[in-house]
Amino acid sequence: MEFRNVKTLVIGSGISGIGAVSLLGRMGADIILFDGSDKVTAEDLQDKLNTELSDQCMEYPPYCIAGELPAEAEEQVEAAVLSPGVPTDIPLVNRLRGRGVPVLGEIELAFLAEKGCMAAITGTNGKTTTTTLVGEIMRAHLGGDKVFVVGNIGNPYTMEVLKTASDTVTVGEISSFQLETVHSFRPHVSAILNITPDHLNRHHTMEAYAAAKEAVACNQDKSDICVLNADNSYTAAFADRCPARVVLFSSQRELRDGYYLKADHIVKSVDGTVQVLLDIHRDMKLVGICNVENVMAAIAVSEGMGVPMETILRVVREFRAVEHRIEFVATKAGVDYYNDSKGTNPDAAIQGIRAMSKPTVLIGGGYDKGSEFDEWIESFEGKVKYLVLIGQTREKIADCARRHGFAKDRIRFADSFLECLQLCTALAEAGDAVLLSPACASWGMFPNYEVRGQEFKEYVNGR
Ligand code: UMA
Repeated sequence: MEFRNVKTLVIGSGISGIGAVSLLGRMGADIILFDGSDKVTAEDLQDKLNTELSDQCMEYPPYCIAGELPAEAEEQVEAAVLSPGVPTDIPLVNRLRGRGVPVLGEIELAFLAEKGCMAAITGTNGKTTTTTLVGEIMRAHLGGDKVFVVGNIGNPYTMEVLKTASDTVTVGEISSFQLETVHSFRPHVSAILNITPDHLNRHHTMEAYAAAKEAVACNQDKSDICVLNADNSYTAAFADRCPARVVLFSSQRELRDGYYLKADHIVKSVDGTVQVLLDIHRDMKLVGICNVENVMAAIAVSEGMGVPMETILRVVREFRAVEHRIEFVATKAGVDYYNDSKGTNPDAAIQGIRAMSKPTVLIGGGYDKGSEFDEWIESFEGKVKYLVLIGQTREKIADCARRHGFAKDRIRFADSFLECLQLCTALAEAGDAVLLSPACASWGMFPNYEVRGQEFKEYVNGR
């Protein structure tokens, strides 16, 4: 698609929108940057562009509009680029589509300029860990300057794509939001790690959510590879109709072809012939079955990208958890401390508690997003010794825990994070674990989950 002299509307002025403006500017487009928020002004958007893209000289200076897009401006639009957070069914987008205006997402826009080879990883959980690990493996194989890790991980693809060349590799963490607006996007290797309920306020149904995820493979053919989880009902069903060559992984059953967990080992099976790759306790610094799955997927993706197994396994052995995701912090007085501050919803926190193998003092609670905590509490399976609760949701979680038979005297409340941490230290005995995996956002007590995780680590390391 040609953008030179094309009046292009970029919707959203977050990091994706700024990235899209930058790339479109280099493509010679005539850009309108629009943000629908009533909390920003056109001047704010202009200031942002001046700061973020100060080194870029554009043929047409972008025109900024905030709040409402006037009808005269809308009428001039010939193409539109959506940020991931912009729903694809808002009236403005529907009107543009109705008039035949091409609507594409920031990922699709970047992919139009891709010159190298791409691996794209999606899924409800595990995307960031798997993408980071694949990025590390590709760097070990090709050298750091030949690999770009982009997408939902927080690095807009549009900001990196012009650095790609025929010998580079781009590893993308791609969300369902981003996949709703792809058309020609075609990674050489794709992966769908799992599909469980999430973002239903945006996608409305599980079917629509799964369809968005499956779009990662929609332009692939049998010369490409799609890595799928054999244990997840949605991804397993997709294996039968996926247009790419499917490579399966499983933590629950043996596969004739694919990667699976056999007792404590990750093995690769080709036509029933098994090769042992890793001992999950001895050779992995990551913990938990979810991470065994992430590692299997990363091995499959990297092999599909042509990396020798020896290099892959060397990197896996050294790879540590992504910060704030079931991250081992330290052992103090015989107690293992884990930071899973990224466990900001019950589903993610279930993975956190599942990863624990010792009696656990669990820190829960925070901002109320309206989540239900029943499944999370049920996943404790006798492993949680004490539940130490903080924040707005503490009473709601305590009620839920009592309803599920969790002993009343094992629930404690703390008014501050420091009090909570001191309480955990007092309650934990040698041989126990303390896990921060709150199943809630941090807002109200912290600006974000990173600060919450950082404070946890500072406290633990300072003991
Ligand atoms: N906006 C509008 N109109 C709308 C909706 C939003 O103008 O109808 C504006 C907002 O006012 C705001 C801007 O759009 O100014 C925000 O755009 P955005 O929400 O797309 O945010 P970005 O900063 O561009 O970040 C996006 C991803 N955000 C979302 O998907 C919500 C980031 O993923 C991603 O890292 C980044 O692009 C780079 O690719 C975040 C995320 O929460 C981490 N992702 C979800 C997840 O992981 O669960 C999918």
